[in-house]
Amino acid sequence: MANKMAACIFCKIVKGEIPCFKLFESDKALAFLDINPLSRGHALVIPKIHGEKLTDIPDDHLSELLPIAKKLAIASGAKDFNILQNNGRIAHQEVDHVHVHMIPKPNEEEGMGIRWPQQ
Ligand code: IU
Repeated sequence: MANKMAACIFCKIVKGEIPCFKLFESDKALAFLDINPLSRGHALVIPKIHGEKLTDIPDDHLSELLPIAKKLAIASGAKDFNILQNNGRIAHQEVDHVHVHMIPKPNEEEGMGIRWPQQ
């Protein structure tokens, strides 16, 4: 576990060793803009403790993630959005540190209405 944490990109982001565009932080969670966004405002919400899959993270850390994703969705101004969470390679997980995606969907009439600067 210690080796995996040392090599984990998202653990390095939590420790401030790799920069991110931070959107929200609490004792147990961090939210930042995805470096390769699927849409403007695509954000990730992660537990600060390391765990590869949802099943590796205690409930009291997991329970913060969805309310934060909800705050980000509201703050993005997007009317429509996806919340996604992938576990394992077959399920398209690329980064082995639990993360929840908040992906705003473009509004054809009004544009995205994103209220924070882009990376
Ligand atoms: P996935 O659910 O594991 O497939 O998503 C990983 C996401 O992490 C993906 O959208 C990447 O663009 C994103 N990401 C990032 O934001 N910063 C990074 O340094 C790395 C990946 I590596």
